[in-house]
Amino acid sequence: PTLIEDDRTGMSPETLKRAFLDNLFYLQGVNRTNASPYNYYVALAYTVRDRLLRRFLKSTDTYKQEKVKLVCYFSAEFLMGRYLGNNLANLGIYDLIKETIEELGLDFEEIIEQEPDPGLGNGGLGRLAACFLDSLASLEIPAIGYGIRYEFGIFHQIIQNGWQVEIPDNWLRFGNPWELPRPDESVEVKLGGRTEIYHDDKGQERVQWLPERRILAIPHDTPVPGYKTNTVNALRLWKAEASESFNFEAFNAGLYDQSVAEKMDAETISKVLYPNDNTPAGRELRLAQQYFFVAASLQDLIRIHLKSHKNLQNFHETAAIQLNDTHPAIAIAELMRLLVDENGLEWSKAWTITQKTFAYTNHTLLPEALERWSAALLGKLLPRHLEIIYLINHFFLEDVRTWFPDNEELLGKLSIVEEAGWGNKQIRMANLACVGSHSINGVAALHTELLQKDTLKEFAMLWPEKFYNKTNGVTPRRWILLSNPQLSALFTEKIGDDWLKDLKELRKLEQYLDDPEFRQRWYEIKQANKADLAAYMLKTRNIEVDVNSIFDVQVKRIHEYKRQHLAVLHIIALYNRIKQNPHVDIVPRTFIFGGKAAPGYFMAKLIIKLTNAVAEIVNKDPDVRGRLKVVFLPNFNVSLGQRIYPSADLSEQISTAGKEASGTGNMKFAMNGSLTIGTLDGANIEIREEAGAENFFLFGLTAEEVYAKKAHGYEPMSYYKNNRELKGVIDRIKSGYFSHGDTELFRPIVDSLLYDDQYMLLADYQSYADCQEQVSQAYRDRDKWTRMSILNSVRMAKFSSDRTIWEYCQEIWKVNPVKISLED
Ligand code: 26Q
Repeated sequence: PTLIEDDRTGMSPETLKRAFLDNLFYLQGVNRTNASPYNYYVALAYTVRDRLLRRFLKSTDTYKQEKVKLVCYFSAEFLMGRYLGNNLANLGIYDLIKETIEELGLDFEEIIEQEPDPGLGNGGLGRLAACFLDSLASLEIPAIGYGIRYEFGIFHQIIQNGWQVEIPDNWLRFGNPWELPRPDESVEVKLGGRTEIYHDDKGQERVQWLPERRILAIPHDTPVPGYKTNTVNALRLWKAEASESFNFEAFNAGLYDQSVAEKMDAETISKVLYPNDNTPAGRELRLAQQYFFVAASLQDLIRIHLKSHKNLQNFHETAAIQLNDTHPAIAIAELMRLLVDENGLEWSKAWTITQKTFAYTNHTLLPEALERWSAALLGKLLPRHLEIIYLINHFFLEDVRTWFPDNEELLGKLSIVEEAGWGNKQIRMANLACVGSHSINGVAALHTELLQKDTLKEFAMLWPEKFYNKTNGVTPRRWILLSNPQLSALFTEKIGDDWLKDLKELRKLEQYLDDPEFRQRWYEIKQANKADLAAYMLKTRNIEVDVNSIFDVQVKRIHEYKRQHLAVLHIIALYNRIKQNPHVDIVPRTFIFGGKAAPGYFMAKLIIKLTNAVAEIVNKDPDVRGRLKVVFLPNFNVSLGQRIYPSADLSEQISTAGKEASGTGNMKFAMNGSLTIGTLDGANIEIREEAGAENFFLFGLTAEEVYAKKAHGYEPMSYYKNNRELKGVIDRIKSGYFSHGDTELFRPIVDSLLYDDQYMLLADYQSYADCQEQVSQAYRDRDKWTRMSILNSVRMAKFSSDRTIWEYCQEIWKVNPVKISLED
């Protein structure tokens, strides 16, 4: 009998083509004669989605039936990147589909590029959440990501006259084939109003919340497939809409305009992502967003729990909730409210369940980035939660007082409530997160150590057993397999494809270190990737670059602590050397920058302008003879990252020691064979340990030296006065040379360096410049460089997010893999 394949699941080229053309015709009303590349993308996306759904539903069903413990990753940001390529790779059908599409005479690359990059995050923290979801599914861990379905993601950045300009990112304009709206699972979220004491049927005194308004939260699920497993987890993002009832009341009262206004008001909650990274904005709407997704997600989890349990006494056995920084920390007060006010549990019982449910990850050491909300604002939006926070704090401090009597100073530091004077109370969200969780973790060894010694030292003293280190990682599927197909093919040719599930396998490639043929291929792959990026730079920026120059790359959010301007100072120093002696022997370099500045962060925007101003002068100066090129690539995002990391020779990881919690871009570069120039900060330390100190370009003060210098009164001016080259660099900026004679434009940068220099660029300058000279000398020896490149790449197993997630599973969440069977 001939086997007839189902168009929605069949995998033969004939069936795939038929399904694809059907999706073109019946879902979009176009055909081969008039379809746009975007139409082809949508047709292919639906073809792939169909092939995910059986596994998706099977996974959900299995979790329900087996009453498994679910890992719930609560995050205000998920920076997922494009789905199409990733889903093809994880389903193991990338090559099959690519060939099938090409047999139809279509351009597969072009189709992939049609997908808008879902930018529902700012940077490291959001991208980490996405890598974690990939690893959870790949390790067959029952998990769900909960967040906000922002209608506008991170802004699109363009550069005009050297300045950043922000354009709204209307990513849902043409629909989203990957999401499944689930309106039947909508829940209501309350906001505002007041609280009231009442007596229940047993005469017990209780509190109820009389909210001012109710918003509907509508879940939209995106399937998250594991790599070559049957597990497909969900990313559940909530959209805010006006709740029917409220809308209707106004409508019936004849207030049509008011009811429409209320609807718009409700929808603003999930309208736009706040584009701040490591700089909090204490805005009411931001708090409303945080509460909105957390309240909806907890209701969802309670509903799931009550389907298979009679009450909430063992809620913590159903859900392990990870708080991605303090952005979702209001969940601690909300779960207490749900348990105590709405389900009648006793406070102490509810508190035990709450602490057993939550775990908190801290992502920052910058004191100004720790979230605080004014009690007045919090109480206005969430009156009952403010009372609950006061109660949590009261019982907590009472408990501490029995252990440490008469230590008011300690109590003041531990308190969730900060008395800022004049009755101006602030709620410290990190303190709430620490008190309400059974686990507190940092994201790299140094970061965790500094949390314990400094940022959270009082909590570390009180509860040393609550602290864990979980060094970050990134998924090798997106960051090697998808981004660098040529390198991946070489790996697989030599050692098979087990490395994709166990990155330690790559170590086996060390045996080829002395094989000249292998090294040649390694070098050729890097050159081919560089040529691709060069073509992109020519096309998008009209800048011609030399693929034999060092591709020296710094891509990340623009922030003073990350010190993009330190790299710019070094570029100007090289330029000055050429101007002094145009025949100086210089190893050619292409400096590539990319990253977004928070729209309200003036200095970060000025650093972008300075970079572009230096690029303009350097790139066109005939004395330079093309030996230096500076390129700022606009709109750095996940998709652009996929092009850039594989093409870099040198990875710039140059934050002031003690400021970058971990970094994850550093890992993506190293896996793709870039060498790192870096400080002893964040995960750089561990990358250097793994790669070997001899394969890492180290410079700069240590975190301890930074503190010591600050304590002894740091004077940046003395570095300026005593270092001729550095003085020449700063004077060049001051003179207006890069600003058409305008000596005011960059004054804020110059003055901040000379008179304050919070991030110690001047103290680290010479060490950085010397280290860059070593980089240049190393690059002259192609063989030596290639060996170092190979060793960096094959020794990065520790930085697979599979390792990170496995540690979270074993030590914090206490969960195990669950196999999904496709048999009925
Ligand atoms: C807070 C309040 C209001 C508005 C915005 C914010 C906000 C938003 C985003 C505060 C912080 C962030 C993002 C922080 C972040 O991305 N941190 C990075 O986390 C990475 C993953 O752990 C680390 O690798 C980076 O070192 C760290 O900077």
